[in-house]
Amino acid sequence: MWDLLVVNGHLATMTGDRPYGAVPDGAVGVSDGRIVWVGPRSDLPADAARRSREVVDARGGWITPALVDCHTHLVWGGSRVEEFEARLGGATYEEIALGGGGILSTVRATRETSEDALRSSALGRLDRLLSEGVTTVEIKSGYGLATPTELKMLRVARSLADARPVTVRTTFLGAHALPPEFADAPDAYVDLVCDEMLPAVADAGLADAVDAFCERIAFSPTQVERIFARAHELGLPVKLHAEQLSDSSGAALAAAFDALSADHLEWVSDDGVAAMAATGTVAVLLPGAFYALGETRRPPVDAFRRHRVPMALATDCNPGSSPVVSLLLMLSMGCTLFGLTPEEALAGVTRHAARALGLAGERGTLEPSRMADLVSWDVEHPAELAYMIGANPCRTVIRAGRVVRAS
Ligand code: DI6
Ligand code: FE
Repeated sequence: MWDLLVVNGHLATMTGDRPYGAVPDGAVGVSDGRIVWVGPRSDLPADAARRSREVVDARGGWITPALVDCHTHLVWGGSRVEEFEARLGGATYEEIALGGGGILSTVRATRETSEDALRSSALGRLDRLLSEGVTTVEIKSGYGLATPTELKMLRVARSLADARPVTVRTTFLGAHALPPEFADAPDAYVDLVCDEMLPAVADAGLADAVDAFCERIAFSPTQVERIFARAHELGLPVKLHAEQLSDSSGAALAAAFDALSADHLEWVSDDGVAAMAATGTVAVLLPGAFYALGETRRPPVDAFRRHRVPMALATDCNPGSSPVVSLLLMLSMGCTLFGLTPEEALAGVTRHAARALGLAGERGTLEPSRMADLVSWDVEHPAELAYMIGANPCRTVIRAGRVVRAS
């Protein structure tokens, strides 16, 4: 009847009206890599277990959709540990960036690093994420800042999915920082992004979306607008690093281009939030960067709630502002630092994270017809996923209907 049946666990379906979409003592049936049946175990067809090829016993724990990390810069060369020390000594992230360090120091290292070496360091970080029940990861370029090196990063990112049981969504972030060759000609660099890089990336089919860093130390709204217009011409959806360090009206700009998400948003205005609400743009909150940079201004969670803007949480895994390889830790920080509820935090790494990648209706909930990506956890309540710090209660990971991790 079914390829796989999961029983003996409580379901957090993350859909419907009940908290967590909970189904106590539930069951999930899987066929051809998709969920085909979800409900209370007592409603299962009588011979379901006998007629399923494989039965997974969740041992009384909770079963959730597999986690989605919807914002990472997972592929990079070199290290920025000396900047960490400089920041501890009082230097700010912006000062370091303006002095030619920051993102540009990773650009120098990434340009010089071979694809094999980039792949192997990224795999190490990816394995940390996967060990906590992640099965979908977004990975951005943006440390090449020239056509060949941006393509190199995207190829490496895509190749990770050949090496591990993970779905990789790639995002082209050519407008991450101004490369040194264009230090005196920012608009000429934007020309290059629009006229050469974007068409090359689209041609190679290497990106699922286009992102930019809209900030006073990066690109202006006018420059971002040109890049977004070109992305749309090429049929690519957009997202934006917006309002991380200052209010540049990036969220409203993102919404005007029907962006999948606007990310960071510590400084977003009420108008920006309203604009996002009108287009259904997801707010991707990144507490790792907030924490690591010692920021004090929190994203306006209450305004997002009021306007019904879906909130996602992600690691922002990168060597500078967020050297984070644990998405579960982001649940904890999302609650403790930003004031999310544990249920909002879990929705932020499942349902809403999927939506931030254009995968709503495909992943992020336990419902018939969704991809069978799910995790069983050794917890007595789903809020424990946000409550415990540094514990990894991940038991079984099922991806596309197959058990890829079991403990
Ligand atoms: N904002 C971030 O948090 C990352 N990129 C961005 O635009 C930081 C990237 C880095 O510092 O290397
Ligand atoms: Fe980022």
